Amino acid sequence: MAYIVVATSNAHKVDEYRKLLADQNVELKSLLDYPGFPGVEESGATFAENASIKALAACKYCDVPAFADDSGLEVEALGGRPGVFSSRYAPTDPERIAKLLKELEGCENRKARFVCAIAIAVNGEVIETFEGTVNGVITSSPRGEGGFGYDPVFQPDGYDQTFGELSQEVKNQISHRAAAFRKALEFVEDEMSVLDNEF
Ligand code: ITT
Repeated sequence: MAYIVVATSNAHKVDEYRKLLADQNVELKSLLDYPGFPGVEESGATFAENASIKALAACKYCDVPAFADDSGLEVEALGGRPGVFSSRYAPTDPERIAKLLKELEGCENRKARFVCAIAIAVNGEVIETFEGTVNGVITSSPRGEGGFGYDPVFQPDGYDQTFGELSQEVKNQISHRAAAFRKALEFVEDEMSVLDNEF
């Protein structure tokens, strides 16, 4: 079976991608399967740049086609912060959420969006990047145990529940990651031969 590496060490992302790929004849590996991977500095100014840096490094290290996701939360009242710094905003998920709610205390504009950029690298080159977004609002307190990151305080437009409360099936239909992935998959289906490496 063909396989591809997703250049992430975030087990939640791997889990979401595994479900998104369930109907495809492709095995998914991640950097959790390559514990010697040295890591990279996410020095890009945009999600697409950081996704490209990660995909390229994994493709070269693992010597197989790789894709990477750089994602984050853009909050309108904060001028788009934390954006590409979403994972570096504070040390842990609960601290990131607490800091965000504190910054938004008393703020009526709760509009936010999740953004995900996916880059695909093959034969030591980034061949394409794709972007997906989902709009929503930041709730006044965390709700739900599901998902990861900012999910408990993000309520997507059209829903009364946060990503922490919604099932993974629903999140995987409407999320920024799902939107970017659908575009990537469409591209790959046309170019499936790039994935024809065997175990
Ligand atoms: P990798 O770089 O290894 O993929 P990471 O968690 O550091 O893992 P990013 O650099 O892309 O990933 O940072 C994305 C951060 O944005 C992530 O840690 C969360 O805090 C937040 N985030 C992204 N997608 C999210 C989602 O679907 N739900 C909740 N928070 C999300």
